[in-house]
Amino acid sequence: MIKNFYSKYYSISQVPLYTFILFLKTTYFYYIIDLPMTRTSLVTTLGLLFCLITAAVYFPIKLRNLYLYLINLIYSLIVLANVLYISYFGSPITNYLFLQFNNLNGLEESIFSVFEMKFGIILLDLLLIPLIRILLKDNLLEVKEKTKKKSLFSIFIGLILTFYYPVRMYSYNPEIIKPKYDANETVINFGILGHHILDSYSYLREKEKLVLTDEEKIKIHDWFVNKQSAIEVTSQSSLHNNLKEFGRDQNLILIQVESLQNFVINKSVAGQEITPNLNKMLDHSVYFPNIYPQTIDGNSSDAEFLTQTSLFPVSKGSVFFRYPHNTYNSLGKTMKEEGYNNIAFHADEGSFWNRTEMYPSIGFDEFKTISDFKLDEEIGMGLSDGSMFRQSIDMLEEVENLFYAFFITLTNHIPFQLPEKYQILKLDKDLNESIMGGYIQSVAYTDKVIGEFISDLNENGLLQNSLIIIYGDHDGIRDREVVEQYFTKKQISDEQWLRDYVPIPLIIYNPILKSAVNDKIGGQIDLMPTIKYLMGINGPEDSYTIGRNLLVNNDGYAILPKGDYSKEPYFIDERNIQKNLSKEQMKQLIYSDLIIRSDYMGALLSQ
Ligand code: GP9
Ligand code: MN
Repeated sequence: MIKNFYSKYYSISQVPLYTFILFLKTTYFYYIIDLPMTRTSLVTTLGLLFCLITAAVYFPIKLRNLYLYLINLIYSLIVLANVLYISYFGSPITNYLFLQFNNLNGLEESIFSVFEMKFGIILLDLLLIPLIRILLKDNLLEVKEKTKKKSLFSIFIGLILTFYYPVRMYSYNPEIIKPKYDANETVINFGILGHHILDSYSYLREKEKLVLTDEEKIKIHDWFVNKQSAIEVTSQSSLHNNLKEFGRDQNLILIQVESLQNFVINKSVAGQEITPNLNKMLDHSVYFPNIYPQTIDGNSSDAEFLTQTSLFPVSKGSVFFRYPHNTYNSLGKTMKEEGYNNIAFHADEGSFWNRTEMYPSIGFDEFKTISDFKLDEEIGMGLSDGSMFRQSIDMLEEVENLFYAFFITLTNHIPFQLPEKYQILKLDKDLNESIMGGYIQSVAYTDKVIGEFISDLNENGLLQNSLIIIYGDHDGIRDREVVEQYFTKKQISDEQWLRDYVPIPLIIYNPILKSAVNDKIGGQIDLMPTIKYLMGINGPEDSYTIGRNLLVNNDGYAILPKGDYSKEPYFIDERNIQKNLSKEQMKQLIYSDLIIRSDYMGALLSQ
């Protein structure tokens, strides 16, 4: 009886049944990724799915189930892949990800760390449906010609539902379909399928090299001329007079620390300092505790791009993968012109973030990757930071002239599972087993090896003659609840989170510097002009850089595009935190994007 009932009703109820299943998955998707499910996204997504599902009636009986199963499978995989990607990177998958397959090497652990069993529900029915079909030996009914004709009308209704809101929203605001700095906005407006359709459209369009109109070129040029004249006014008064040209004729050692956030600096847990070595270095440092990460899709590589070129990264994908062979004005190139030898150190594969291709374009002809080191101590994704620093000393000693060494650390990477023998802090079991405990242990490890590196530099006579600058690349702990539960033990307001927990530290250290704390708000984009000022190489060649020198008397602020530290772009200064950037603020992002995509500097050279 069940079988009869099933074969009679299942065949005719397939369309509503599958629509309902995919509706549940859509709702669950928004619930897990914690984005609002708007009417526009729901209607657009279900309209499209309904059309695809209804089209099943035109398939011969044998293929109908297979077709519906495939629709369900593909949609479920799109949802699951995006849930994982959003949980890890904070934004949906874009086509540019396919350029970045090299990056998956070594990341399995990190990506697996964001998988939760509840995500499995998305695939559950895909196992159950074939099982039920086998058990009940289903016997589907042929769809009548009349039903097929009626279904055409259903498909027509589905299409109206699919296009109703997109067309309406587009007619109010044609910009709405353009690529966003915040790809989550497209997911909110048009659903995950809408995001992929618009993303593919813009991907195909952006594949062709962008050629700017004369008007666009003039607008960009004028913006930078105005910026430059504003700088000339403010740069008259230095905040730290002793620092102007402090690094002249010294080595520059820049250390980008993986996932280092500012809130761990000068903090203790269970009576133990988390970063005793960095804290001690602050006695001889100018310390900026309010510097913001400004990375977008390219995480670590975006941080490198920001500090080396003083431009914002592209709004989608990673500049390192998309435009590795452009001409850039970069810190490395300027240092090279000043006679420095540049070496970059990162103990991961050179293919990760396409660094091997990109580094020569930003002035690093020499790049030491994992294959240049002896693999004597591996932790997490590659060689340990400790070993990288230890082995780098000999390499630095070999350099004949002054050097600019750029270190990118790796060990303090999500999922922060440092083997027990490297754990320094004594934490209670509950904290130690949490991601917060893992993060604290892992930061403490990196702090320790930085401390050892500084002593090694000292012993080898390199310290006195080097300016050392340390900063974090982006956040490590993204989840406010984790910080509240294990660290602050009380709630953190939205404002407090943005002001006190999102920033990364910037530490400018030399043993003869006097300790100073500068509360100015700034971003990674400001590092290049600040470093040039310190090294005594500030000058007119600063053209087409967006950042500002943090060491002179100007108002502090930071524009944050959207990265995994923030779900939406915002502007922050001492008084305001402003979501929705103004037109003037947006220009910085848009012009950076245009400069990169059109290879603006390359075009200038070839004129
Ligand atoms: C990989 C390392 C980590 O080489 O820089 O990159 P991330 O995952 O932080 O972008
Ligand atoms: Mn990173």
